Amino acid sequence: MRTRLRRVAEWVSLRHALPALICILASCSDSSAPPKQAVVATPVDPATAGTIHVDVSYAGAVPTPKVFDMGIAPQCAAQHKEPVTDNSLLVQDRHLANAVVWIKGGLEKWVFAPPSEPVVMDQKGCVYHPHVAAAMVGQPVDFVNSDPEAHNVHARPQVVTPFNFLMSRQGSKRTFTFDKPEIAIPVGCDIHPWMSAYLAIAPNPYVAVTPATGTVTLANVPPGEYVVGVWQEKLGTKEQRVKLEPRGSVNVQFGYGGAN
Ligand SMILES: [Cu+2]
Repeated sequence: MRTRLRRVAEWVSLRHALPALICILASCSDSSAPPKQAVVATPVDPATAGTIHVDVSYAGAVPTPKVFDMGIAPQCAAQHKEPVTDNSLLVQDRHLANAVVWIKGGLEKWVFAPPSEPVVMDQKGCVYHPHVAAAMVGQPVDFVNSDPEAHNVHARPQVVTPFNFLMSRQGSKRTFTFDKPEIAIPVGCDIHPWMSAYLAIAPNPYVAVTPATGTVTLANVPPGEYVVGVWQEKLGTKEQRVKLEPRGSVNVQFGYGGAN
């Protein structure tokens, strides 16, 4: 009897320790972790800061997107009036959406406080919203389940250790922060195999995901010489060097599929 009670106590103890253990393994932390010391940021002088405008285009043939069969999840299928299609290559009039743009090099000596506003990745209608999300190292990332269906968040990164957790309750939320950059972490759900998303963790706040226009603006950038990167899940990474003068503005064009 005493042995059995001890086993139960050990299980309860392990069950409470598991979330923290998963986070340690994943180079991330959840919202229950003790607050870290405040970051002393290198100030950006707004009088000299400039902007980097980035345009991302695609000139290749775009295959007809695959239609997903959501028959195993009728409660999710009922949330969609139109068929749900593969959005891994979204192009409109050559403008490429869902590409991550960030300052990849040149800011290594700078220290930036991460934004306190969380980046939200929702699971709704058995689809991730957004398909590609971007945050800074240290910025909260909220995984939310808005569905009456259970989902698991199964990440397969290459820098941080893979992590995987279940979200069975509708309305549940789990907050993570990441202490290393990685562009970009694939995320999927093993219950609904069509569910796919990417989470980009940038080393600085100058990161954005292209909307349908394919253009983003990185604002309040200190003058300097930088490597600007772009990443897209099907097309890979490209980069360009830019020089930003004080109060300057530079335009960067990235082209995939023969564009530019
Ligand atoms: Cu799912």
